[in-house]
Amino acid sequence: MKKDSHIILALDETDGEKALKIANEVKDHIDAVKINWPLILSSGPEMITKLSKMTDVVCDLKVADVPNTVKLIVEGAVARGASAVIVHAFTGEDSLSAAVAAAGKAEIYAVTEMSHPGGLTFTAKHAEEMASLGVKCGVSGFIAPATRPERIADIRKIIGTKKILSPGVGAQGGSASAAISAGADYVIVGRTIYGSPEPKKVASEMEKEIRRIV
Ligand code: OMP
Repeated sequence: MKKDSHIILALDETDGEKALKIANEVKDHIDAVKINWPLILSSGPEMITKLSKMTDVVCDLKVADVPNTVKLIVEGAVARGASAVIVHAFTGEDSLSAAVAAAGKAEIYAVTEMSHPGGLTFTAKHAEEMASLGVKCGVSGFIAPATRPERIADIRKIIGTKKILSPGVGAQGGSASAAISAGADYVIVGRTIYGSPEPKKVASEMEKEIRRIV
C-alpha cells in the first residue's frame, strides 16, 4: 500500500455504482479504499475485485473466529484482490497467527481500541495487550482511534515501526492532522468523503491538511 496522501477511503456507500464512481473520482487523493460489510452485502464480494483494479483494497471484515474459519475468510478476501484484511485481535494468538499465515504477501491489520464510545467498554482496557500480541503474531499494523489521539500515541510506543490506520475522522469527531501527529500512518475516512456532495474536493482538502504536517 503506497503512503502518499495518508488517506484511506472507507467506502461504506451501499449503492454499488455510486461507490465505484466516488472511488474513481477521489483515487488521486487516497492511498487505498477500505471495503466493509455494507458495500459487500449490497453489491457482492466481486466489488473487492472491481475496486482492486483501481487502487489497493483493505478488506474490513473485522474477522473474529476460530483459526480455520479465519484462514478461509482471509484466503477468500485475498483471492478476490484484497491487499489487506482487518481482523480482531481479541480472538487470541492462534486466530491472529492463522490470519497472518493465510494472508501470504497481503497484510493483516488488527483492531486494538475501537473509535466509538462503546470502544471504551472492553477494547480500550485491553488495547495494549492486543497490540503486543499483534506484534508477536507478525501483523503488518493496527487500527487505533482518531477520536482519542493520545491512544494512538500509546499504541505507537508498543508497536515500533508497524503501521497504524486510524478511523474516526470527521463524522465521529476526530481530526486527520491530530491523528497523524499522534503517530498514525493513515487516516480512515468514510462519511465525510463519500457522503459529501463534493467528495473529490473534501479528499483534496484533507490531503492538504495532512501534507502541512508530514
Ligand atoms: P466514518 O465514521 O464514516 O468515517 O467511517 C469509519 C470507518 O472505519 C467505518 O468503515 C468503520 O467500520 C471503520 N472503523 C471505525 O469506525 N472504528 C474502528 O474502531 C474501526 C474501524 C475499522 O476497523 O476500520
